[in-house]
Amino acid sequence: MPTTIDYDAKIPNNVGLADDRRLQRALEGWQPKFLGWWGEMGPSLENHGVYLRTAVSVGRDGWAHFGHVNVPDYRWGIFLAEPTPDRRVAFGEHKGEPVWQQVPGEYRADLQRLIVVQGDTEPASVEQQRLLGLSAPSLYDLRNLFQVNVEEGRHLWAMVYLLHAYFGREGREEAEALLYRNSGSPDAPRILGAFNEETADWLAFFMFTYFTDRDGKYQLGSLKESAFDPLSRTCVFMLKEEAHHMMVGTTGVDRVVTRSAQLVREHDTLDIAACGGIPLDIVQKYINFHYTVSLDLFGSETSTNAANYYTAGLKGRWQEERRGDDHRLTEDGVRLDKPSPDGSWGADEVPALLALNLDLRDEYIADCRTGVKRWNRILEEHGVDFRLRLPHPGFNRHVGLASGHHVTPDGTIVDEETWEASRAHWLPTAEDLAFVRSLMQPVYERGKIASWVAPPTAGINGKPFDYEYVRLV
Ligand code: BYC
Repeated sequence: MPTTIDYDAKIPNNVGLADDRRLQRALEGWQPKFLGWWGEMGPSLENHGVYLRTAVSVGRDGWAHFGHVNVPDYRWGIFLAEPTPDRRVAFGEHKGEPVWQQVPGEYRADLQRLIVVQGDTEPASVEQQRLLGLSAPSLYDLRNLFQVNVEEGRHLWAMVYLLHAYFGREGREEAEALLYRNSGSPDAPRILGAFNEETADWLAFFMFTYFTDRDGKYQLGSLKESAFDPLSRTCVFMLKEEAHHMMVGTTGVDRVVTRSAQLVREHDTLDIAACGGIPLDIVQKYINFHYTVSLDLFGSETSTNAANYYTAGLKGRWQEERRGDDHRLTEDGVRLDKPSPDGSWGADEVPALLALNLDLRDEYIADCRTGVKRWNRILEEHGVDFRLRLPHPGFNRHVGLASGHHVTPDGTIVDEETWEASRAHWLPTAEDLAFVRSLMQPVYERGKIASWVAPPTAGINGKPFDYEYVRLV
């Protein structure tokens, strides 16, 4: 299997596509449809080149090659991480057996489903972010938007490759459907809830790349454990790119909080809307929203789907090999907190196998806390008393045990009327959204930045903030 990428090929790849003419032709047939979709649904700002990172090989030095690229000419390719010699299944009933290079018949439907769900999120996020190029706070941010978008496009290619290469006609049909469904479409929406929400402003973009891309990190991390080796190797490479997306989110929220804190200090009031800043209570409402729709992406706390995926070896746990148990989980139990009809929280013991979505979600929540901690440190350093926090995992949920209950951000179960009466304090209102949107005026002069966000502390690939990250038309 080659590890360098053939950029002269129509579809750059390190999967030896030239040796499989049928597959190559099928993917070359899908390529113009992808480009058509990108033209219609991709970023809407014309330019003469964006300073982008492109993978030229999957090895340590090659995957982050920087240069100005005319975005429609970006070379979306198919890259798998290098194989691990003698890799064995790490969990489930096939534990210890060699990993699979082909899809076992009995797991075909489940694997296809997982790949389709993963693949569906990638173009969805590009669609959600389509208009953000019209209102970026700086050229640096605009460049990051393009980078995130081209890589989500590449992640779509990654899943389409698997569908074409391993799932026959049905796989090809699913690959078509990935371009047919659209975020927010009333007739053919994206599969998972969060991917039908709008990302209408840059604070939402930073929250999305912090909270929703982080779900991507954890889902890809558990699919990386898969016994189906091509899926595992695909996810390993995707995770490298994903790290940049989360950096955009983490530092993006850092920069909003920093700017808001500066304005609070400068004007000695939390009411900084009139000074062109985003009030911290609106930042909190955005956290409440984006965090909770992202929690929904983990599915129900108890799930037979997740148990079956694990037992079959299709989807593992986060850092499966570092866990100190038997990696089969047939005997283990875990505690599950759940809302009771009397309005109190109770606890059950449930089989660990059934609670794997909860296990992954707990890892995710612990990771999300690190962001809130750093944002609060920024507030503290600026001498501002306001503190941000993650709401209770039962708050504002539409999937899982707490859906159908009215849970406040501090975890109290209340009746619908009480909850609705406070909704505007907890989640962004139409006025909040309109206000944030009113701040979203593009700033496309080199070295300049919008008033509601602080500049980044470092540029991209060692370049300064005032670098011409995007050459505008
Ligand atoms: N919305 O047993 P359950 C990323 C469905 S993000 C709508 O509770 P399961 C990225 C579920 O499909 C990572 N439907 O859950 C980020 C099932 O339907 P079926 C994406 C939902 O199956 C930013 C039924 O409810 N990757 O990469 O254990 C930018 C019962 O489900 C939702 C993956 O998610 C929802 N929120 O777990 C770009 C990995 N939640 O099958 C990219 C692949 C559940 O009965 N997916 N349902 O019709 C999976 O592992 C699982 O499908 C899920 C759900 C974790 C999503």
